[in-house]
Amino acid sequence: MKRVVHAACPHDCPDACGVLITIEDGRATRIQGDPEHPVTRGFLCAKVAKYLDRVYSPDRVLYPMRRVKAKGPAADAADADKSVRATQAFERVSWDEALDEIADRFRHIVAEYSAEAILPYSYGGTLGALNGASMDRRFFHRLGASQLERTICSSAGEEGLKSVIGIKLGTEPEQFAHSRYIIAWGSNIHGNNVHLWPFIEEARRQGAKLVVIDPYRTRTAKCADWYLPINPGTDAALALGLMHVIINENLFDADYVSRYTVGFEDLKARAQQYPPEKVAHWTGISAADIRKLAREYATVRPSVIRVNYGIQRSERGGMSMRAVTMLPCLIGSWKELGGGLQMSLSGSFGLNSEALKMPELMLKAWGRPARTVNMVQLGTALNSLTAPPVQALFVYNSNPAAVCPNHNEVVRGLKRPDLFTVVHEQFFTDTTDYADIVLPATTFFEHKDLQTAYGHYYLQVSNQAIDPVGECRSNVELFRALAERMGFDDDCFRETVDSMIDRALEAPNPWLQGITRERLEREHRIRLNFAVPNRVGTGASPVQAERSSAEITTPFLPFAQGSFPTPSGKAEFYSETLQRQGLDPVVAFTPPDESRHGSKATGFPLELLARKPDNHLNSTFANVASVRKMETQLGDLEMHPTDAEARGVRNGDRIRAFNQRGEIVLQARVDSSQKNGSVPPGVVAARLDWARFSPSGGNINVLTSEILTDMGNAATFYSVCVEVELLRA
Ligand SMILES: Nc1nc2c(c(=O)[nH]1)N[C@H]1C(S)=C(S)[C@@H](COP(=O)(O)OP(=O)(O)OC[C@H]3O[C@@H](n4cnc5c(=O)[nH]c(N)nc54)[C@H](O)[C@@H]3O)O[C@H]1N2
Ligand SMILES: Nc1nc2c(c(=O)[nH]1)N[C@H]1C(S)=C(S)[C@@H](COP(=O)(O)OP(=O)(O)OC[C@H]3O[C@@H](n4cnc5c(=O)[nH]c(N)nc54)[C@H](O)[C@@H]3O)O[C@H]1N2
Ligand code: SF4
Ligand SMILES: [Mo]
Repeated sequence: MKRVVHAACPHDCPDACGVLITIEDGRATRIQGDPEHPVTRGFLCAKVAKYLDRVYSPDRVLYPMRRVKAKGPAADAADADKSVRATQAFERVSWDEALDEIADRFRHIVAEYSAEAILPYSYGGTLGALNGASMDRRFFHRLGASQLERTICSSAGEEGLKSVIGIKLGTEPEQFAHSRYIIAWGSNIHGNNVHLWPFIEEARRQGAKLVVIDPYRTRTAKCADWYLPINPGTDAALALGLMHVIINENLFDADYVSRYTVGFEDLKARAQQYPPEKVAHWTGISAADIRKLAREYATVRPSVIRVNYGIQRSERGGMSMRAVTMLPCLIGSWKELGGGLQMSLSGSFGLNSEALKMPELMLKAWGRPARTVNMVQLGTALNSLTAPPVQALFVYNSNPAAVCPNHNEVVRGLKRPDLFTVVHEQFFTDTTDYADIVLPATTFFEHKDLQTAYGHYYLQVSNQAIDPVGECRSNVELFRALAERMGFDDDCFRETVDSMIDRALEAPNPWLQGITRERLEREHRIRLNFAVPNRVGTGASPVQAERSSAEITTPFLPFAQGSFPTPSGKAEFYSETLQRQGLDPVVAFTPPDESRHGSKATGFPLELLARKPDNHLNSTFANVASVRKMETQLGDLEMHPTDAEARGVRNGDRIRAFNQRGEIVLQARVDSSQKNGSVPPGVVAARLDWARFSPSGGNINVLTSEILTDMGNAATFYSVCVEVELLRA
């Protein structure tokens, strides 16, 4: 019998695609995009289009496993054998045995050290509301384990954005079709956010111009009308330079600024310190281009900025995002259909996450919140934390031995014989190489969940399409079982999946009004109910009535009439909150300390972009052969010809990239035609891959650091200095 199930892609991607899975005799036989999803419109990215290869891969973890050999990757295995060899360090055990062993070890650790010696480690394996953060959090809160500060990705940008507009929302993707001037700013749209592209193309067919600001010539940059390579970490300078021109040439929206913003005079004074000539020095973008960009952005309307996380993975990423977020507030483009700015839209969903996570259980355990460990600093935590030391690590939804910065320190910690490590996974990853117990995890085909998005405003239920393969369990079911094994008898550990979805939707967020699980199951996707007034405006403006679009009958213009949910109720060019935190209340540019111009400029003169792979998702998919084939630049270090020549390096040479934290052997990729090269002088780039697949062991994160950003305690993957040396054969 053949049937089609509606699901939603839960990977850490802004698009949250609607997915249709065809099932024949209990087996998934086809995956396709749901053509009825108004944003993702029937196509999938290349990696998820091959998802059957992942779900039915012979390399899946199918049963609980217990380590029987020393920790560490299988030595000397050829690439193709590495996943197979990884399994040979383990023996199969039953779920009962595995859960008993974990509960037993946890009880001993609690008795000897305290529950804070246990550290959960999870991130973006699935963004499903339940399997991302519900039963797992209840379990660790009830246990009293250390809390994980989950800031490896976006928190600097979020804090920067919110410091100006108060909330994570912005221009919906459908409205990009109505824009006339689109800036992709630190935003790899083709690689990481491909469902925005058709809307941009629609706009370009109507004459819109696409500008890309990125130090790396992405495919999006190659398709742009105007590409501006920028030095890494200098975006705040550029934004201030643009504001200098916009303010001094009177191109800002004085009415919008006076009604809906605070601190304009402070900003105006500050911007005077950033004339285009000075900004050119920092950014590498000419003064003439800065003036032209400022004038076009302010006058070719509607203009919109798609700013993504690229600019905030830098030491001062919070301030960079803050500066960029000021631009639409200055020119008043929030008023226009197709205007404004998009970073993350996730602040709109406002699910009742407290009901899912139940942090009050932690207070019961401790009478206070448990201590917090930053996930970016896992290496330091495993090696140096005391009172108590980390004695157990429970990893799920993450692959820290690949994705975490300062990889060598992470591995040194993971190798500790006295560290008890449990990894709940779909595959034998770099992290399972150090696990004492590996537990089999379901994919989204095999469990039900509620799905939000950070690149559109549609909520979805993702239905279970097939039975779990092997003995896989979802995160929800794993932590339910473990709670029982630990003797936690609170009712919350028996709550059903459907009941949790219902409760997540019972939130004090007016935009969820009328949206129920039953409706989501029937209708598959529902746009947030923006007709209901919230503290942020519904944005019904006259502009919108004149130019209503076929796709969005009621476009969402959250800040057309101000209503910014900030302390002042206005967009904050001056922030008292930041001032109280000891940060610059306006905005300023300081080069990252670890950069060519920075205060910690050392003997490592090249700035490294430790990039995401365009065809994988961080470390996910790297082991799926059909997907890996598409990612042709793994193991490469992209260099500008000038930097290569200075080191006697030619295209294809083996090189060693190194700094004070580590080294890695890569192959130089030098495009001698400067026009098409991927990086400007002084910048090199490489892609994230599994450490296991690297000939020198360790991946590009051997070079990245644990330094945290200025706001949001986030990772600084793009503030890294290295040197490169030719390896003679
Ligand atoms: N195919 C694919 N899709 C993905 C992912 C993936 O790994 N692969 N990862 C997912 C995840 S977890 C996330 S967070 C999103 C992230 O998606 P994006 O926000 O697009 O993140 P990045 O690729 O880190 O950075 C975007 C661009 O910023 C550029 N950049 C780096 N430094 C600077 C700078 O200082 N200034 C400027 N202006 N640009 C800079 C980079 O070269 C890059 O091209 O994508 C998600 N989607
Ligand atoms: N050098 C460098 N490093 C980076 C980045 C970069 O750009 N450059 N990007 C950073 C960013 S933005 C992010 S968000 C992080 C991402 O870091 P992670 O969140 O660790 O992301 P992934 O590499 O996708 O690994 C997720 C793992 O979860 C597993 N998984 C998927 N679904 C489930 C599930 O339902 N249950 C369980 N138990 N497991 C599941 C997958 O098999 C996969 O191995 O990486 C960061 N690291
Ligand atoms: S990874 Fe992103 S683009 Fe690909 S299917 Fe999932 S949501 Fe869509
Ligand atoms: Mo991310």
